[in-house]
Amino acid sequence: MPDRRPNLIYIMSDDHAAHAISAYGSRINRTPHLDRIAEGGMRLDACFCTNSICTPSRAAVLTGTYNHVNGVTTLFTPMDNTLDTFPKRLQAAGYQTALFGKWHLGHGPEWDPTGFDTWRVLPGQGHYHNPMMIEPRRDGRGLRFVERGGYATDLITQDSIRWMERRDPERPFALLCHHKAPHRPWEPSPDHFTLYDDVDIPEPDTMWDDHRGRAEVVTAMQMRLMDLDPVTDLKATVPPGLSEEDEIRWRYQRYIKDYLRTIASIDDGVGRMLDWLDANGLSEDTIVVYTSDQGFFLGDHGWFDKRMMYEESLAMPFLVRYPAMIEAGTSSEAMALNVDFAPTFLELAGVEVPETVQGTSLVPVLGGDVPDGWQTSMYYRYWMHRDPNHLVPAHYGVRTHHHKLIGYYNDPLDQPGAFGPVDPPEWELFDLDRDRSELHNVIGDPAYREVAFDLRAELARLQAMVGDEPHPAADAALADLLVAG
Ligand SMILES: [Ca+2]
Repeated sequence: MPDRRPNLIYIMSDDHAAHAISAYGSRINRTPHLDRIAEGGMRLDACFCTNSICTPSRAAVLTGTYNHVNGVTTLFTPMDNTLDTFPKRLQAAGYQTALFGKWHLGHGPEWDPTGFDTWRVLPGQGHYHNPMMIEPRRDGRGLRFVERGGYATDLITQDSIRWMERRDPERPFALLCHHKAPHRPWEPSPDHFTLYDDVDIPEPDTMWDDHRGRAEVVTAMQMRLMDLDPVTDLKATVPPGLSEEDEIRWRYQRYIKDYLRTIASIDDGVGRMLDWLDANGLSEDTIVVYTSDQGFFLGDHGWFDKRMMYEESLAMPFLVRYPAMIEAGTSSEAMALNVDFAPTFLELAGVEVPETVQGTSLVPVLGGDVPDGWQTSMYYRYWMHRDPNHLVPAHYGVRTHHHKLIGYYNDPLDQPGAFGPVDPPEWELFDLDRDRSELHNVIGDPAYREVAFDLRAELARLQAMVGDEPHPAADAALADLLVAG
């Protein structure tokens, strides 16, 4: 009897914001092949990461646990490769497993990928052009470096398809295809060098946000378009004689065009993989997911990069197609988190979810049903206080479908990659129903006092539930604010 459990193709890119996918209504690009996944399946509209940065989000996806539990809090905390992960569980249950592309969870015997029959990854961030890759030696003794000729996105796609071609067709497979793109420094493939040459990309509505009323530590961050490096990021010399406003406009165009060009290669690659599934009669029995490790600011609020709990950075795209179960062309507003992916994939494969998993299986949501008591709030925490390149403050918070409370506790807490000084805690509150762009911090507005009280309690409830702790000084500062209000 052939094993009819579903195959899984999990495609995760790096820093691809949902608002640069046409299935999510992008105003700045078209992604016809990513849209094919949405057209044949479901789009999640409230999918969030629990820590908006590469290494921690990847650990949350693989383990189904929060970063204070899996220990991967910053870019400098590699993931212990003896932790329980969904690929390991699938492999143990008889799945063929493979990983190609970006790993970024550490290298060395304690951190290299585990749970995969085959893997070939970029070291660290890796390079876009002619990248070096690492894979296990065939004799099992250590690793070998492979010099690759070509473009990273195309090579990762090619490796993925070649592995599927060579798999055992009698057993199901789980393939993790982790694109490096569209991560900084946004180097396109020659195929797309001239894409967008003749057009101006629309600017986001909040590009000229002056950050008035926001936490002081937020106004001091180095993620403005003026903070982009002309040489490595913009690959050009700033034209002389521009006013600051014109220079910002020029910088936006240089930045966003390269970002979108690298996405065009991902879209092509996903198209090739979907074509391959069609040609091999596997589309019906294969779960195809497209997501990104977190969102990104695309000039929104005048910024690039991620890390923040604001919507553009917090939201993850999540498109999933599985014709045997998911109705085509649907979407869901149910809240979904990166820690929910692992239990979802395990349940879809009929594999027991380990007790250590903190996330919730999304299977009912994918089936078109939102069960009573489904999560309506989420907990977020970014630990890497004042990393020297971006100066983003350490913060945590809670988001519901209507509001968001963010506490900048502003303390490195001895986390690797986090730096002082400790700044006084600050708080922000946003009314997402009225102010989806998060331009108006209403923490000091007496009309929101009750909302703030409720959110403080909800934050404490979530922290207790996931086993994290409030920052005493930040919590005291919030209590003072609410009494004063
Ligand atoms: Ca990332």
